Amino acid sequence: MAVQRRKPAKRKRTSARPPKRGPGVPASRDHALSLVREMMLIRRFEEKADELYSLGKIRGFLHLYIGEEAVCVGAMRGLTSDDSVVATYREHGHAISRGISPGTVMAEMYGKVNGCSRGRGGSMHLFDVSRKFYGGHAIVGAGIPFAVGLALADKMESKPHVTACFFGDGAVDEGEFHESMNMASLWKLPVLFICENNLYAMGTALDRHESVRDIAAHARVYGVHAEQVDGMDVLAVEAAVERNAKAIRRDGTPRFLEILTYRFRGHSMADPVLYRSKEEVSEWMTRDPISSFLLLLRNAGLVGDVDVEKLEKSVAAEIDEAVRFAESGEWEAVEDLTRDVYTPAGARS
Ligand SMILES: Cc1ncc(C[n+]2csc(CCOP(=O)(O)OP(=O)(O)O)c2C)c(N)n1
Repeated sequence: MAVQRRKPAKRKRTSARPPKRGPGVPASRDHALSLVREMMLIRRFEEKADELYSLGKIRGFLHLYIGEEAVCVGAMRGLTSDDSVVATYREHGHAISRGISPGTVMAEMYGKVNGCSRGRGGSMHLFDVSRKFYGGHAIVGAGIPFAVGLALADKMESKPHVTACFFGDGAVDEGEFHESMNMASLWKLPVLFICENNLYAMGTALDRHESVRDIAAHARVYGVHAEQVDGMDVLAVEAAVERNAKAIRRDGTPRFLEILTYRFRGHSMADPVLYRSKEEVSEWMTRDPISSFLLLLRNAGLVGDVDVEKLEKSVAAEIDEAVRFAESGEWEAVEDLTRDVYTPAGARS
C-alpha cells in the first residue's frame, strides 16, 4: 500500500521567519571566545553522537539540539552555580553548559557506569545533583512542576536562588504548564520559565497545536512578566536571563522568557522531517548561532582565522577524549541491576 505523505505546511505562522540579529557587543574577547567555544563544543559533541548512534554505540532515543546552542550557552551564563536548572530530553547542551563534562555525558549515552546517571538514564535523563542539574525529563512538561517544587523549597528556606526551567513550545499545551504557572505566580516562587520555541512539537507546527500562538501571552494570563528573546543570538539570551534572574532575586516573583529558536535536525534520529520545507530550514540556517556570532566577532576585530583554527582543534581534542572516556567505561555489574528497584514488602519471591 502506498504511504501518503503530507506536503509541508505552507500556511503563514507568526514567528516562522528568523529574527534579525540585534546590535549586541561581547563584554570582552575572552568572554566572546568562551561563548563561541562552548557552542562549538556542544555542536561537535552532538555531531559525534549522531555518528555513534548510527554505529549502534548509543541506543534508545537521541534528540539533537543542533541550531539551538545559543539558548543553553547564553542562559547558563546568566545564572549562578547556586541556582537550579531543570531541562527536557533535548538536554545534552544544557548539561555541558552547566559544567558536566562531555565525557560524563557521552558515557551516560553509552549506558556506562561512569555516566552522570550511572548509565541508567541515557540521553534523556542526564542528572547531576552536585551541579544542581535536575534533568533530563522524557515526559513533555514533567520538569515544570518539579521546578516549581525546587523553587518552593528555596523560598521556604529563605535562599536567594532561582530555578531555571527549560521546556519546548509543545509543553505549553500541557495542563502541568498551566497549573505550575498559576501556582508559581500565586505563591510568588523564584522560577525563571524558559520556553525554547523552535516552532515544532515533533512534527506538529505551532499553528497546528496552539490556539494562541503568542506564547508569552500564556504566561501573562497568570500575571507573570514575560519577554520574547532572539534565541539565535547568544548575547541576547545571556543578557535576558541575567536581567530576569536578577529581577526574580529582587522581587521574588516568577518570570517567563519565550526564546525564538530553531532545530536544524529532525525531532529525533527517527524523524524523516516531512513536515517543513527545505527553504524554511535554509533560511534559519543563515542565522546559525555559531557562524553568525563568529561573523560578528570577526567584523569587530575580536577573532581571526588563527583563533578559529585553535578553537576547532581544542574542541576536536575534547570530543575525542569524551569518546575515549565513554568507550573505556564499565557496564553495570549484573548483580547490581536490581539495586534502586523498589517493590512492595514481601513481593519478591
Ligand atoms: C506527556 C507526553 N506526551 C507526548 C509525548 C511524546 N512527545 C515526545 S517529544 C514531543 C514534542 C515536544 O515538543 P516541544 O515541547 O516543543 O519540545 P522540542 O522537542 O521542540 O524541544 C512529544 C509530543 C511525551 N514524551 N510526553
